[in-house]
Amino acid sequence: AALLLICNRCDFLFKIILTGDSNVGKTCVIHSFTSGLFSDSQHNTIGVDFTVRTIDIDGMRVKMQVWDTAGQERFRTITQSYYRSAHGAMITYDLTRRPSFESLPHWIQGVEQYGAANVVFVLIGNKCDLEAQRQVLFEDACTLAERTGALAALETSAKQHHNIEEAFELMARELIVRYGGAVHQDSQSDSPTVFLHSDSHPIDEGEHLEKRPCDC
Ligand SMILES: Nc1nc2c(ncn2[C@@H]2O[C@H](COP(=O)(O)OP(=O)(O)O)[C@@H](O)[C@H]2O)c(=O)[nH]1
Ligand SMILES: [Mg+2]
Repeated sequence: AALLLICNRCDFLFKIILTGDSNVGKTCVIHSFTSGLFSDSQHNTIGVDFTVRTIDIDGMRVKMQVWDTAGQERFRTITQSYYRSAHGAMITYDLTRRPSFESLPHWIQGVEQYGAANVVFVLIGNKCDLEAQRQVLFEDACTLAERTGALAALETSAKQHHNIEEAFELMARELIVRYGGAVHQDSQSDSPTVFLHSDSHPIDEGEHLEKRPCDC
């Protein structure tokens, strides 16, 4: 059964995790989303579990609890507990570093192995401000997204705050559809840097949810 946190001050509360090789910009992506800021010098976030931002989706208050690794990905030793009860995963690579893209199957496997059965995941190609250094075509990310059942492939820049809001909003909308019933699908997906998996659809109505209160 999926875990659904219940909060009486928000309509939804979702746990989102970021994974991917080190230095792809996970911490910066989270920081860009939660504070709108980019800093070249905030690297390791030892001791920080998660940050929270509440966004408005069609008048609903959606609390996004975004979890960052504490650098364990350097040794590929992300613990099982990091994945536990995550609703969504943003699996991130650096589009200027091909090997970080080639690591994606490893990180997808982690989500599939340790996450809940129905975790929604998106592929994030970060650092799209560095176009001249690109080593990964967006088409390749789309192909991988399609093959692996990712909700979407997106290219972001934490530095320029490009597509960051969109990435989290896309995730939030899909989770609302899955956990909360009828919310119309995002129609902004014709943006060239957002590829929405064509057969993404709400999970079965009969899904059993374990409900827990939110601690906010
Ligand atoms: N040009 C550029 N650099 C970025 C971007 N995001 C992160 N970086 C840089 O990439 C490095 C790694 O970022 P960090 O968030 O610590 O990566 P993490 O190990 O995946 O958490 C840092 O030097 C950041 O300043 C981006 O969108 N564009
Ligand atoms: Mg980090």
